[in-house]
Amino acid sequence: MKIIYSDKHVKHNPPFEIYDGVYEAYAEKPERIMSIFNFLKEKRAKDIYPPDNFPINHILDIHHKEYVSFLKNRSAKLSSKEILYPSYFIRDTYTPVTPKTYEAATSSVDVALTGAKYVLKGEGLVYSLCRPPGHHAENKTMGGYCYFNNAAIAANYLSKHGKVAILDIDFHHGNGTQQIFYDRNDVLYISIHADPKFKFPYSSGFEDEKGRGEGLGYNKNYPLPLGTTDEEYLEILKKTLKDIKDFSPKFLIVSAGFDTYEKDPIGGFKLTIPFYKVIGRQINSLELPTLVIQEGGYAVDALGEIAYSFLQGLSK
Ligand code: SP5
Ligand code: ZN
Repeated sequence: MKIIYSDKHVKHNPPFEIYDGVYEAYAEKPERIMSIFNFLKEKRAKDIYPPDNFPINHILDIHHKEYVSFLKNRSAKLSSKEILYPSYFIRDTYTPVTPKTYEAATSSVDVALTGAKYVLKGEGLVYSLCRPPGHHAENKTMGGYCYFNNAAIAANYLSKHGKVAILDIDFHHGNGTQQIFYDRNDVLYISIHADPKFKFPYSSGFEDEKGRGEGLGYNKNYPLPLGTTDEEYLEILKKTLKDIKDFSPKFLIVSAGFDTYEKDPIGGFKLTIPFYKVIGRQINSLELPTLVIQEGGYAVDALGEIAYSFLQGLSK
């Protein structure tokens, strides 16, 4: 198993997000990934690798040209302390542009693509420590702390070599990944998340969103109530594994958010730390080459332990 990490993410560090008109400390902060990295460095230092630099065309295969240029040029024009909350290409007020946002977002994509590269080379399990996260980023829209859709870009890259299933276990629905693959039948998107009636992204993640055209039947949403426990979650997880088996993909990508943890400050499920090992073990039972992409998770102090628990299940 390999872990991919770059420290370029630290430069993307917006001071606040805006929630219902109120300015709050930015939850998607560098300390999140530092917590995971520091924990894994103690346990698995020899497995940690830096990313390669991939050409921009991998991003352009998924994101609109104008959107990519906007992010690049607008990031570059900002003075050192400036923060931009744009009026277009944006879904919400959680996704500001700062001077180093473009650099961090492209580096996060490199971390994902490097993971995919190792999977292609025959590595059974790779964990890409992506930050900023990606699953809320659509073809030409950023949102929910996400700028480029790391998992989608990696999935598209792997899809040139065989069918890909994406299992999204972040607390929030991955509206971006869903939108990007909605018309495709070579990439299956399955998500377990909080009922969007009550939680972000509110506008998508419902059961009746099943794909379109050739993609019909290749998008599956499992919205769950707030307060979902380990046992309840496990039951649904098993259903998604059945969906994945029926699809018989060549590769699996896990969009792994740890905001399902019981003490997550913005989540609302009740999953416990040892249960992430159970999730890992269940996913491992698929016996597929697996790329884990880091998405959300905001209980900074627990993230290292959660990630390690998950990896222990995945690697046995
Ligand atoms: C990748 C990911 O997990 N993105 C999540 C984006 C969700 N943003 C909504 C956060 C709202 C938190 N503020 C509510 C606190 C009320 N005091
Ligand atoms: Zn999330």
